Amino acid sequence: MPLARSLSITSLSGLEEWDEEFDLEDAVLFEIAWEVANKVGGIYTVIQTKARLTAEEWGENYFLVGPYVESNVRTQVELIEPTNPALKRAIDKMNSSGCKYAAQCEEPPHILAHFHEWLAGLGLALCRQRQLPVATIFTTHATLLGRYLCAGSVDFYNNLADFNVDKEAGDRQIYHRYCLERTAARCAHVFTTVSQITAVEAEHLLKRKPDIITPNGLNVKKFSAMHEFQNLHAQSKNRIQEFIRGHFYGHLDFNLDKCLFLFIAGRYEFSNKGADIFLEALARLNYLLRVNHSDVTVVAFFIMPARTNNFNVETLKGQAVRKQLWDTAQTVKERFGKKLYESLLVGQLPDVSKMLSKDDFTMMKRAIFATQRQCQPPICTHNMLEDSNDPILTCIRRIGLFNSSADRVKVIFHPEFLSSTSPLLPMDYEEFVRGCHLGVFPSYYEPWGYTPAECTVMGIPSISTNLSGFGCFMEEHIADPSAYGIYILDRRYRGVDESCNQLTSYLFQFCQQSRRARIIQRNRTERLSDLLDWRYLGRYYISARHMALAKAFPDTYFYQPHDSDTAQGFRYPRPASVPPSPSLSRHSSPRQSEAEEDDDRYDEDAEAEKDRLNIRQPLTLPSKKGPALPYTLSSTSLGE
Ligand code: G6P
Ligand code: 1S3
Repeated sequence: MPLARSLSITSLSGLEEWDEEFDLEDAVLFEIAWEVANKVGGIYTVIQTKARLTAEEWGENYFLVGPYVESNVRTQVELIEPTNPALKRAIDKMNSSGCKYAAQCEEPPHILAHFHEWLAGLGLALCRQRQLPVATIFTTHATLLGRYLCAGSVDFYNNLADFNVDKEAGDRQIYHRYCLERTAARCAHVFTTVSQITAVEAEHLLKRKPDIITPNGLNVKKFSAMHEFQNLHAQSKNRIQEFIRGHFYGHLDFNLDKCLFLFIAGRYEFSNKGADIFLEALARLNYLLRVNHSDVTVVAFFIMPARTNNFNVETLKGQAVRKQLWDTAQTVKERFGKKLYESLLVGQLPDVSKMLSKDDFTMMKRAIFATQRQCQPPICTHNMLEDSNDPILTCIRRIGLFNSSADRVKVIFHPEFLSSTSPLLPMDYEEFVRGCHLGVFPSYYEPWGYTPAECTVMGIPSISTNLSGFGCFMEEHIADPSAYGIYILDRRYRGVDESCNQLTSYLFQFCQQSRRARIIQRNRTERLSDLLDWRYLGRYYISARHMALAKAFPDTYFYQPHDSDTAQGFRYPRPASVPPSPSLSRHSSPRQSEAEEDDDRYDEDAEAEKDRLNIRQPLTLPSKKGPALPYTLSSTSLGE
């Protein structure tokens, strides 16, 4: 007999505790999505990172259902026999006669099926149409029509209430998919989405207000040593610097120690993900850095997969040239060391003029000769299949950021996701993010936005927008987000040009920070991690599941709606320690020399402790059972 399960979500850095008892005896949870063990985009991350917490609550009665992709099964799935007899029978039956419904066992468990996105929505609609005894949840991570409308030239957010949705879907030839999405949203016992902004969108475009908002979390890695993540930043940055040495060979006329690495990454939706205004802002930043004679160089990476046919020769050559220089230096160093050693062995100081032989000089000259280059360092690392009409390359041609010596802003477009086995930049995404200084995600359409969230838990500052779920969530929960390295661009109430100016000003301010200010800011950013941990955010998924069970099986389950009076929730206060902005910190402390400003040896622990204490105090809410559900919008109809 399975035991009743309960889940206790404990306090994280002062965030309120949550303790819920819900009898899940004899219930089984299926979570169905196209991205189960099949990485396409952010939904894969949701499911993969959430699995651990869900398995803690549901144990062996938790099943993920996704497409069977042989290569993924081989690398990501461990094949096992189900222990639950009812499920075993169902699976055997399905295996022998195709995917037909087979739960004709004597004591069927209560089934809860959670469908993600329109692709899985058909299963939900069929469950309801065939009146199967299944509690259903539908989570949408975006709306199809919203994504399409935003990618066009529509003023989306000001016209949300006025779209003729059927016509718009038809005009864009997505009518069937849109119908599936709308049906799933309508039929589900519980409908959820990932942010408040997408909830409003769903209400207008799918005609149902979500019951609960289920923000996306992450598994936060905790290090025993507090500054371990700072060390990781330094290590990963060194590896990016190595890549830069190769990429810019022959043009390394800038100081790598004063070089800042910015990046944008994600699905290649040029304007929805804000690559358009990022490029425009980089052009303006380039101008500002040049006229202000700044010694800072910015390298902006665009990591967005596009159609290519492999790395280009010039880019590969860059890394080969760098490697050759390194090998040459090692060979000469070894020979030099040997001679030095032999001289010391016989008790003599070496004759420095004889330490390098003619061969050594020839080898070094050859290596230097190989670094001569007639062309500029490439913008794109790959051969693009649609080079002439690629939106990023077309924009770069227009704004003229060609990696010339005079440019203080350099651009590298890597149209493929990163991999630790790449011959060019052998780093996985996490390592790369850790080595960068700032993630820039100025999206126009972004229901949640995992990229800035991932930056945050790694202690890397980021720019997002008030049109992204993440940006709005952070704005709601942090009194002074930019002090924590969370810059939120206003794309809601400003025109494109104004937003672009604001972005330029954020970037320019960031470039003016000293190393010390950057270190302080990274510490603060990392301190927000708990807010994005599934151990905290998982509660909304749990509530959605309990609500669905209670709606579908009212005789067995009872769901007590949680007190939504606490809708304002908590707010991280402004950090107690010195603000990171250079202008402000200079006013509050005696003027330091540049060398002192760049010195990272200061009492970080004391500063961190001061902020931590400041965060703890006001966050603890009056004790209560049950989650503060700032995200419960309404108890809408069951959708039957
Ligand atoms: C980390 C390391 C420091 C290093 C610094 C570089 O904090 O612990 O040793 O100096 O990163 O910071 P930056 O922002 O210049 O990459
Ligand atoms: C969607 O993926 P996208 O990049 O197409 O789902 C993600 C996971 O919920 C979300 O973070 C993102 O904003 C959506 O847009």
